[in-house]
Amino acid sequence: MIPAPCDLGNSTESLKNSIINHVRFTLGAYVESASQNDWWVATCLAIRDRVMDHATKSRTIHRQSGVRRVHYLSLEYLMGRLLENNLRNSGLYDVTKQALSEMGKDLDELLESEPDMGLGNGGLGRLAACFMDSLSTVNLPAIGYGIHYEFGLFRQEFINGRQVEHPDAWMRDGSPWKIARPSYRQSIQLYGRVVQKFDDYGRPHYEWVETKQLLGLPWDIPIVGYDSHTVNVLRLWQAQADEDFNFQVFNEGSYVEALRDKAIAETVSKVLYPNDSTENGKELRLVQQYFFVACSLADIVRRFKVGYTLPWSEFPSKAAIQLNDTHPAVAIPELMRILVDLEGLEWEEAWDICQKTFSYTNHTLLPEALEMWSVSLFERVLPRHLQIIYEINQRFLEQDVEGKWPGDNEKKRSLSLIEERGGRYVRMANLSVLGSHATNGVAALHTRLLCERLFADFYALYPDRFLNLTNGITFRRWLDVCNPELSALITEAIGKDWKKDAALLRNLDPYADDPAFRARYAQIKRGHKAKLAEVIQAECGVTVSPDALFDVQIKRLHEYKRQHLNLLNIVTMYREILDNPDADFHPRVFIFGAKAAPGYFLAKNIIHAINAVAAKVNNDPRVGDKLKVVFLPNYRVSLAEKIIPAADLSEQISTAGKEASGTGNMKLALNGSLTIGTLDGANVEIEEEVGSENIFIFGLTVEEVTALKAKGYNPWDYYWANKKLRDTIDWISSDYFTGNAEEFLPLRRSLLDHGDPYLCLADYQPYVDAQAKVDAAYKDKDHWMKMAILNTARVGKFSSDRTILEYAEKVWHLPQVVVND
Ligand code: HBZ
Repeated sequence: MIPAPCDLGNSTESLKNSIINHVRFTLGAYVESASQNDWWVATCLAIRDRVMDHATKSRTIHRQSGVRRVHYLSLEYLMGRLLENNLRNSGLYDVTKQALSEMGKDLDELLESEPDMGLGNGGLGRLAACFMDSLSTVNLPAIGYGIHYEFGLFRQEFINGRQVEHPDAWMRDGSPWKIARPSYRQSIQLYGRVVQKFDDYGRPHYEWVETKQLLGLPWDIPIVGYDSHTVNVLRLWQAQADEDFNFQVFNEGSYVEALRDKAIAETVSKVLYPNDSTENGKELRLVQQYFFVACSLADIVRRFKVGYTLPWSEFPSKAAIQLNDTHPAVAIPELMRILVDLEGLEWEEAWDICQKTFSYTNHTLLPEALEMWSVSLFERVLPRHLQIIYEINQRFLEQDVEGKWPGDNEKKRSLSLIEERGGRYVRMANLSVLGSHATNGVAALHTRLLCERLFADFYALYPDRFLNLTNGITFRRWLDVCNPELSALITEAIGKDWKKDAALLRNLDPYADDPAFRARYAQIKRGHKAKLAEVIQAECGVTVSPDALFDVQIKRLHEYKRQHLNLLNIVTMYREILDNPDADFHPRVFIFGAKAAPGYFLAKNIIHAINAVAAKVNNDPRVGDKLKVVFLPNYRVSLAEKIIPAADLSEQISTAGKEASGTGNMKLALNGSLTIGTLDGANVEIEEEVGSENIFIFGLTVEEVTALKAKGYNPWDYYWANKKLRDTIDWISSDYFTGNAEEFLPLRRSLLDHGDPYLCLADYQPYVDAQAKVDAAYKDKDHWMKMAILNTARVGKFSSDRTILEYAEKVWHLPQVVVND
């Protein structure tokens, strides 16, 4: 019997001991004089100690049971803060709070001191984080793979209303959550050239030679599920120079030169690219993609070989690999290279293994977001992979495409993995569909459009490979952690099982008619609004009343998401207040949170315009408390957790057909914020769930957008036909807001001269009308609360546990494996 290494009990005393031990022995500090950061680190480590055994145990059970595991490949994980989530999921929140309080420390203050782990841009990265939580919670054997970026998404500041970016050194002081795994370090190749060789029978094979080497050091972050002993890991690769990287130069005495090369190698995992919807085609980005894919595949293959002596044909029965968008799609030719070049399999067998192993999630229909790599760049960085892609393509076009559409060159052109017009490019989306057995969209409407439009020809060829898996969010972070008061109220009413089975939230439905419940629900909402008002005061210096309607638009800044449509309505309201000071109008606070890609000029112009309007409105004595506009800087997960529980109205106003799903819409509805939205993405399904009487839908549908564009859309028609709209646009582009009439010309031009690509003008009047309905509805506070409660009660479908179980059943064919204590 091996004695327990230390007391890892869950009593207050045990926790106190653990925390103090870490303060003293891990951090070498005196309890009396330890810093706030010391206490935070010691608390994280005490919790980590309690989950590590389960991580080891989960790994062992998964290996011993020989089940299939899913490997989630994502270039982004937007994890946010980990301590509170881990405390709530593991059931240690109360006891830790008590232990700290007995030592004179306030848990809430410690929680606030944790930097966000912001290794993602937006919805795609946050989805990956929610999925990791659900995978552990529902006991699925899984590993997340990604990059250990030294700098996450930039920190945003406003200077004179304009966005300024700063580096985000989230782990300058290290992170107590990550554990280095040097024994699983990998070495990968890049650049070089390919030589053809022949074996004794005269058969050709290919060798990739004269390459540069790069090392990948894995860091593991344990993922604690809710009320489950499964602890999966998120494995993030850090790039390092090979030991003898440029040994030659070193030996020649050019020590500094050698170190410069080392620094260049390490830039590979330095920084997350901040673009969320356009591809920049940069070499470093391709190197990042290949680096993390090659390390991850090598790790998966290592595990396959250690665990079993199975034939390669069994590989897919042990490993499912999910591609989170096309960013890791180079995994397809990489697995082919491993199987054909290194393991000596025949092409057909290797290809069959690939298709059985991979599946692909598409997150966008926007043409500018579809990844394409110039053939010449690809060839320089990954010469062997380009050859493999050519071979895949040739067989595909000659067999499948020719078989279905004999002699049809137009079909070949549209399906080819290589774009030939306007330069030669590798189409990563086509590669992803072809190399996978399943391709999914992230909401019903999005999937329908994938099948009808983006991948119509692929869908005609392989209809069974396409399916919809509507996104979800983890209700632990997005209710239990960010709104513990509401979580407790729900549990008091219907029991706690909803945390594991979100469909049970429907049992709240009858409470919407219970006056006492409504009153408590309203009180909780008001409490969050009062807290958010303090944040707004501190961050923006603007005083807002918690009795106003909090109208929230929080998401990346993009024209298709139409923050500028929101702005048009705000400016219209502002004019109306000035023109008609006695109008009965419920006070409103418009709250924005959004980062713009640093190179996205128009998005930055929109941020500036919102800030400029805010500055005028907030300081106009004629407006008083009726209207406030605030743009909270540096929108991130931890800020979202403060805004979402406080929101009354959720702006989901993208042009129909452009937002694949949206997940903020789900978080806000769950927290009792009513949606004002278009029939886009998952809004469609939210309406189905909550009922059309509990949501404000407006605007053109996908079909209407298509018809209008086909007819020839001219924004000037709307401009001339609608005086209110004309006055609004003219006012924004006057010198009224900044003293300089040129300032927002780019915005004006986009709306008028450049054809208003996202149809703001067409949707303007329906949006303004819907906002008037919102105003009228909010005046009946009691009925509003009823609608809010029904939103909470009816969005159980959007739990990421449901999404993940669907992936497990329909795509990965994974069993649930319970890990006992
Ligand atoms: O993925 C988003 C979609 O816009 C949103 O509708 C959906 O709900 C969400 C989850 O499925 N897409 C992104 O967030 N995309 C990116 O962040 C991105 C990042 C790097 C890129 C391209 C896109 O190179």
